[in-house]
Amino acid sequence: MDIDGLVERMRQGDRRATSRLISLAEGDIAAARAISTRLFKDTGKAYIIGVTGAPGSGKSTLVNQIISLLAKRGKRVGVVCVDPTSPFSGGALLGDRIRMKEDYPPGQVFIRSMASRGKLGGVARATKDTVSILDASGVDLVIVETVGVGQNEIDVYTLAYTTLVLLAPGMGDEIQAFKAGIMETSDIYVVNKADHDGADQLVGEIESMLDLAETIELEHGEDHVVVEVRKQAKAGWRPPICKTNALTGDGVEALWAAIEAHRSHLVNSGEMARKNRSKYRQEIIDILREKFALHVEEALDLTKNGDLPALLDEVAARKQDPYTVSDGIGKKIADAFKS
Ligand SMILES: Nc1nc2c(ncn2[C@@H]2O[C@H](COP(=O)(O)OP(=O)(O)OP(=O)(O)O)[C@@H](O)[C@H]2O)c(=O)[nH]1
Ligand SMILES: [Mg+2]
Repeated sequence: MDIDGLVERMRQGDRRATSRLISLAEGDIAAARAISTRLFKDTGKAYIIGVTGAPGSGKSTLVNQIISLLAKRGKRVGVVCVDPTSPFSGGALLGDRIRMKEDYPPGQVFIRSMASRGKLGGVARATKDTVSILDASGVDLVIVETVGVGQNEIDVYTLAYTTLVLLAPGMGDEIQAFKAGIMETSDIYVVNKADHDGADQLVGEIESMLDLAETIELEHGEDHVVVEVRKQAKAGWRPPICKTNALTGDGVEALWAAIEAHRSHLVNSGEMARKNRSKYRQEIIDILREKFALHVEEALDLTKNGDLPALLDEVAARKQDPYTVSDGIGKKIADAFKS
């Protein structure tokens, strides 16, 4: 089936066509490019929400609750579950925890886990393409679940309009560990497992962390670059803290109200436009990274270009120096990049 045919079928609501397009884009940047150029005009309609936080904090369970809330309101929802790093459980397994709990009408909920392991980079790029395909398929919202935040391979913050950071009581020094990454990236804090002891204490800790961040901003003023970035990103928005019990759904309606409030803030403050620009900037960088990485691999691939061993001999014999050899390989990469 050609891409045009699949796109046509997806537009008519064929879920298998959507799945197939995602698999094609995931597997191969050339297919991703072909799909993306056809679909780009149809994107930009879905609201994208990132859900991130430590393993086991309850992300998938909460996402399930959000799905059922939205489905009740007649929204169409796409979910992408990414697990780029876990060497033990694997993305597909984790993704399985997001399930369709109820029978939603056909086409209302679409859940996809990223088969990310064992690939040469490209997870970030593939995730963005998957989100775009779902967006083009006509969903109202796309939720992206991923472990960790900030220093991650998948920086969901650059992808989502609203990023939720989940914390759960009793997870030790989690706040400390997260601190570096989350201040800039979290739009809403979710203290999940509110049924556990220590939930209110955790809320208190996050509040003081936010107070501290504001104090630092005052002290450093405009000079501090990091603070400057944070100020721009957060202008007029102090991340609220929502308590949820993802098992029962308690607090999920209030969380949804907070997400809508953040969305209004983004639109009214002009932040939305800025976010979009930085999103596309990051997307272009990801594409370039993957393209360059592939070309470097190809140029170095001994089975394809058998000249490296010979070049190494020449270097060993002092006929060529490593810089000159690198220049030659670099030229090849540049030529391949043009095509
Ligand atoms: N008591 C309680 N348990 C919860 C709550 N939310 C989730 N859990 C449980 O916590 C465990 C982990 O939940 P998941 O939703 O799989 O967590 P996750 O963050 O998606 O985990 P990973 O995808 O592995 O990072 C499961 O056993 C859930 O049933 C909650 O609000 N209260
Ligand atoms: Mg999960």
